[in-house]
Parts: sequence; C-alpha cells; structure tokens
Amino acid sequence: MPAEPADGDFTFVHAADLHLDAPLRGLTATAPEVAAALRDASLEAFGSLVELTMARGAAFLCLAGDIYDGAERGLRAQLAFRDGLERLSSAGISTFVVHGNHDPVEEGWSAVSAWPERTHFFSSEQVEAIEVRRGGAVLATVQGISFAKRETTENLALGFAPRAGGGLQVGLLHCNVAGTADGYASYSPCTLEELRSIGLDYWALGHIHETRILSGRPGGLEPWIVYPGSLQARSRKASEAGAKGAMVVSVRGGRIAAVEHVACDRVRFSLAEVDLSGLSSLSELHSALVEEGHRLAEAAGGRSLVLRARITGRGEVHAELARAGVLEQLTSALREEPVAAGSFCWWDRIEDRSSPPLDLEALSAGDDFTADLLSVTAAAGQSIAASELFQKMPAELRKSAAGLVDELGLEAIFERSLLLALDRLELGS
Ligand SMILES: [Mn+2]
Repeated sequence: MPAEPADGDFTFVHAADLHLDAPLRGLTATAPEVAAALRDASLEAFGSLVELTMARGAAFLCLAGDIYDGAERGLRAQLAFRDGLERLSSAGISTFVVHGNHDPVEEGWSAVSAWPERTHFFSSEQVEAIEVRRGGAVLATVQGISFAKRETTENLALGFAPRAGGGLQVGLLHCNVAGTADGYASYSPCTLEELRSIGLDYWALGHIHETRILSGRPGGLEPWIVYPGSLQARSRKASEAGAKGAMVVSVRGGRIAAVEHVACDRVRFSLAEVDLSGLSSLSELHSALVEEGHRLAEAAGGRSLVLRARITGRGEVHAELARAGVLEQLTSALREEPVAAGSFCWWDRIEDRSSPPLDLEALSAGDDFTADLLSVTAAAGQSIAASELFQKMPAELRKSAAGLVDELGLEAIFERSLLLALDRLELGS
C-alpha cells in the first residue's frame, strides 16, 4: 500500500480571468469555422484546467475573479462552469471562487440554483476564511472576498487576517497591485508592500492578464504574490499573446516548493516576425512567413494559432510589399496554407515595418554627417586589424567578439555595424 502523503505535502492550482464564452475581440475578419473555434476556446480552456487540476491530484482550485466576461454572463458559460466544478467536486477537489470587476456579485445573475458541494463562492461583504482538510488534517486556509460591483475602488486586501486558520495561508483576491501594469483599471488597488506585510504564504491574484510572479522564489521566506494571467487569450492585445494557463503550486513540508505555469489555452495568439533583408521576392517572403508559422505552431504544441505578422528589415522586397493590395493578397495566400489536421492557423493581418535598401553611393556623395560616417568607416574597415579592435574592448567582451569575428569575418561585422548606425540615423525610410 502506498504511504499516505504527509499533511504538509499537497498541490493546488490557481487560475484567474477565465472570461468564459467571451467573444474574441479585435480581429479584422475570420472564416466562420475560425470564429466558432475562437468562441469555444475559453470553455475548452476551462475544460483543460479541470483536467489539469485532477491530473495533478490537486487538493483544491483557486479562481481569482472574472470567471465571466460581463454582467450578462450567459447560460452557456454558467452551465460549462457548473459542469467543470461538478467534475472536481465528485473527485473530492474543492474550488474557491471570488468575483472580479467583470463579474461582480451585485451585477450578475445566476442560471444555476445549486452549485456542486465542494464549491465555495466568497461573499462581497467581508473577507471569509475556509479551511481545506484532507482526512482529519488541515492543509490550508483560504481567505477571499468578491467584488460587489464593478467599480470597486477600496483596498480589499486590508481585510485579510495574518492567520485565519491552520496550514498554508492563501489569499484569493482580484486586485490591481500598484505599478504592475499600465492599461488595467485600478480596481481594488493595493501595493506590493501591503500584500507582503499581511503575512500570508501565497496571494492568488487575478486581474492582470499576463503571467506575473511579483514576489516569491523556491526556498525563500517572502510570500508568493502571483498573477497567473488569463486562461485563454481573448484579443490580439500584446497582453494576450503567448501561452495562457494556470499556476500549479507544489507544497512540501508545509512550504511552497514550486510554482509552475502550465498552458491550458486552445488557441494561441502569436507574433510572426520576419526580416526581409536578404530576400529577393515576394514568394521568398511568403515562404519565410509560412516557415515562421510552422515554427510557432510547433512551439505552441500543435495548438491552433492566430498570427499577426510583422515584416522588418531593409531590402528590395519592401517596394513590392508597398504596392497597392499586396499586403491583403499576401494575407489571403497565407490563410490558404495547409496546416496540421484538427488545428488552424489564422493570419489576422500583416504589419509592414520594413524599409527600402540604402543607396550607399548616393549617401557617400553628400557633404553631411552621414557621408563623413561612411568615409570614416570605409577607411577604418580597410586598415584596422582584429587584434587592434580587441585591445580597445572590455575583457569580458573579447571572447564572444573573437567568436563572432571567426564566424562572420571582420568585413561583414563592419557592414552590419554601419547599417545599424544608419538605421539609428533613420535614413531612407
Ligand atoms: Mn480579467
């Protein structure tokens, strides 16, 4: 018979900002099947969160607000939420929920009259504390409070007690920690210092859609203060790009041993950046984009992607790209590229940040700073030896510089440096 885990050894999962069944925002156009898949993505991501929580044998799940996207909530979202919580409850796993600014207690409605047994919704009236038990032992105490209304401007963190029960001390809160991110409404504002000084072991926060570990390190004494980020990307904003998911928190001997971000997303938003310098035709650029799309799909573990392309660099293809209608045609061609069965790769749009090639001859003929720079560089490039260059370099750079010279040759390095300098002078764009 396997030994029972010690009371101080358990795992819990922390997610936030589920925005269940929210429409995806800001895409220029989508094929009908892509639109449908995007709509389902938040519900499927919740399904994979439930799977993750069970697969890791978690003792409990913390959800830190914005379960729903708006006061209208939506029947489909509520039913999917209830079904997931039911699966967890049947498996003996408790779920703790606070509401945030997108789903405040007083502005919502509930289509569900009876929630699964092991589900606890924290009230918006005062901070409550619930002990989580396994057998007779207390593993953790979870404190939490919900938003009553959207514009919650008081500091809800101040109502948390240093120690409200046994075991690991967890605080569950939707809030805006000062200085964490621009562009987020300052609801339930607090400071990092305030959270640190309350004395809990782990702050399970919600509100900021990027993954942020504001405090905490394995083996450290300071409390963990964590935003898991959104569970599934919901727009093409920069904060929604990359892997989205939940934090798996491992507790050993009553202390937090590891906090790991695990992807739960179904559709991932990524940026495909391609440099056109060195490419000689639109078809080469097209191939480079397709290749970058494949690379990103692989990095996303075969998930479906929504891609924004950004073309950078200097080169001849810039002129081709600038012709009327070409960006649109290139986007359409990319959308027709085959992808792995069961997934899609939706090219949302292409951003052209490329520039024309420089006419170095014409620039040298001038009588300005640029012409001087070009003639000085040309002279230096002919006369200077690598050894001379290294002498003027800080010792710690010499080794990597020597490697670079071996690899590229001094001439190519001069050429690249010159182009970089000219780019900084913003010529020819
Ligand atoms: Mn949110």
